[in-house]
Amino acid sequence: EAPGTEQELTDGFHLVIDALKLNGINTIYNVPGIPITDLGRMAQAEGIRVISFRHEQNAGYAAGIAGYLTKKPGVCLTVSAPGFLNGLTALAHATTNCYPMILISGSSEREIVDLQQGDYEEMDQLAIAKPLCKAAYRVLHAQDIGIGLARAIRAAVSGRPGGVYLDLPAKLFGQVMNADAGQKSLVKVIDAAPAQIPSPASIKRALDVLKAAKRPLIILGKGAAYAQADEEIKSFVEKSGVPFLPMSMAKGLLPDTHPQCAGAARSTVLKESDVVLLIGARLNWLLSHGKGKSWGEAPKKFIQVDIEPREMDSNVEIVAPVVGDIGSVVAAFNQAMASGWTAPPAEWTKAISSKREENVAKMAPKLMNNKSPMDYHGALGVLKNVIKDRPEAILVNEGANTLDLARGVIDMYRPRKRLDVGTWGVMGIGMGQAIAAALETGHPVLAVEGDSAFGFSGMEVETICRYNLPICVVIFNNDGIYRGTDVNSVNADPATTVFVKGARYDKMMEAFGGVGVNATSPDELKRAVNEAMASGKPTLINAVIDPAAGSESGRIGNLNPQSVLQKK
Ligand code: OXT
Ligand code: ADP
Ligand code: MG
Repeated sequence: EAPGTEQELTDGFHLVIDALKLNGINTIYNVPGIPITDLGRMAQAEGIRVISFRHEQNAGYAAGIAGYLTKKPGVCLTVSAPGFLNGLTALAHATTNCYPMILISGSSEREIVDLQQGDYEEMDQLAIAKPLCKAAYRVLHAQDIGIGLARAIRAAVSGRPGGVYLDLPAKLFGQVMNADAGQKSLVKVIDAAPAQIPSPASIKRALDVLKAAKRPLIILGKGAAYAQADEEIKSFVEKSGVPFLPMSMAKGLLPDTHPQCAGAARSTVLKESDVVLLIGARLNWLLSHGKGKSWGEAPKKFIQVDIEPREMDSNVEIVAPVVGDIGSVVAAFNQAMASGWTAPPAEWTKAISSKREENVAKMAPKLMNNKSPMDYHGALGVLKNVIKDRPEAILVNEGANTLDLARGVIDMYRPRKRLDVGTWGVMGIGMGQAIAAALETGHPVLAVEGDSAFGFSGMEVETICRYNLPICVVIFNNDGIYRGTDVNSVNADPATTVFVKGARYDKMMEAFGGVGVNATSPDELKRAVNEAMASGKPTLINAVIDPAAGSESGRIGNLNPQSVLQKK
């Protein structure tokens, strides 16, 4: 060929990167290795932020929560078989929690895998991923990369969001094609999560039921937070005058200190309400399936707003299902209510306020104790004020007692600021979620972690230090799971729920150049956290908690099966 006429070429590596960039995906959470090391390097060279973790599960939890925070799919990139499996837990978690995420894993030679001839990291990844996510695709030809990624993006964010698996065999990356043709093969996804407008009849039916209520309640779930319809939701709740109960990650959609917030009167509102409007919350175990003791004796009517039609009637009858995206639904509610709305009976709202004030007053003195070693309330009283002073900060929270008590004590003031274990109650989301929250939002992060919970992702403190992220990890160190006091009376092994006593997690942080502090009293804790939040330096505070202070499984001890043979 004459000079200047040789074809410009592209390859699989570059097409994947170009397809991601074309669709506005600018961060990848990954662990490098065969066959995706170069993909990560090249993506970084092309301006994508590639964040390397120490374990794929944490990279996956980061990607999932990035999806929740941004409404764009968070991308996790792993190697084949073991790396893929490590990421898969997070993909399943994202699907369960309705977070948009794409797990991209490199895979081995199809011809060898399918004949089970023992390839390097051989595994039929596509088949394994399928039942655990919303959709799973494989791309075999470079010219299909654009379409493959477009399908993955659409599947992740449209309708009920969830996790998508994208299988990219090693051979694909090296495939070469004409650069022009390659560019043309890419797809920019238009309107990836189209509005889903509710039917006018469903809006009217729902408002008629709500209007007729004597003791109405609105339950806001993390779907409502995800929708980013914050202003519409706030005006709807305020216009309605109906008390609202935020699910854990919906806290802050309206401030927990809002006069209509019924968070501190949870049992009362569940039991006593006659009409319940669910917005982006499922009637799963966290709401006792909408029936039984916690919902009281009186008959109840449920209205449900959800993008997923099959969610309706999943546990109890829904008398007014409203299928649509929350932004569109709540806007329609607001429009219909503009012509007039009567607030619920004052008898009901006053009863809730007084229950709430009673509970808040009961808790207040516990939050002010300065005991050493600390109990949960003494330590949480300090952290409550840290968030009150910095409402823009993001709170990540996991553990059992550490989770359940922090949820109740720490008020949230802004939407999507509380990130926790979600629908499955997973330990291990902590460091991954903290890292993604810091990177995606630019806000400081306070991660409040049980000592057991932290252990599931603790090695990522190196990642936090490496990227110099404004994350303050506070470990509630009570020497174990639930408590640090169990004893094994049979042999020299420690009891199954206890860890090394008096462990100093703060030293782990120092090992990587971060700030480590050992705090033995609320005063010391306060000083250390305020300093960390002000400096933005990676910090880990080992908060010494009385090993006897916690209770079995925190607030959900009732879920433990009991042996009739062995009394505790
Ligand atoms: O109305 P009433 O009177 O009832 O009062 C309620 C509210 O009105 C009131 N309240 C307030 N009062 C005053 N002021 C304020 N501001 C206020 N706000 C509320 O307080 C009460 C309680 O309110 P709440 O919390 O809203 O209501 P309740 O009844 O608790 O709600 C029920 C639920 C179910 C909605 C709620 O409890 C909930 O969301 N729970 C989530 C629980 C969860 O997911 N737990 C995590 C799993 S536990 C277990 O599985 C663990 N493991 C096993 C394991 C896991 N999970 N994962 C993996 C991968 N492997 C293994 C392990 C290993 S936990 C765990 C480690 C634990 O050890 P750690 O060291 O980490 O932690 P520590 O326990 O600290 O040692
Ligand atoms: P929580 O744990 O806070 O109660 P869940 O995860 O159980 O919340 O429920 C979230 C619900 O929100 C899911 O049923 C999901 O389909 C729904 N959802 C998510 N995004 C939207 C949206 N944009 N519009 C409507 N519903 C949504
Ligand atoms: Mg503990």
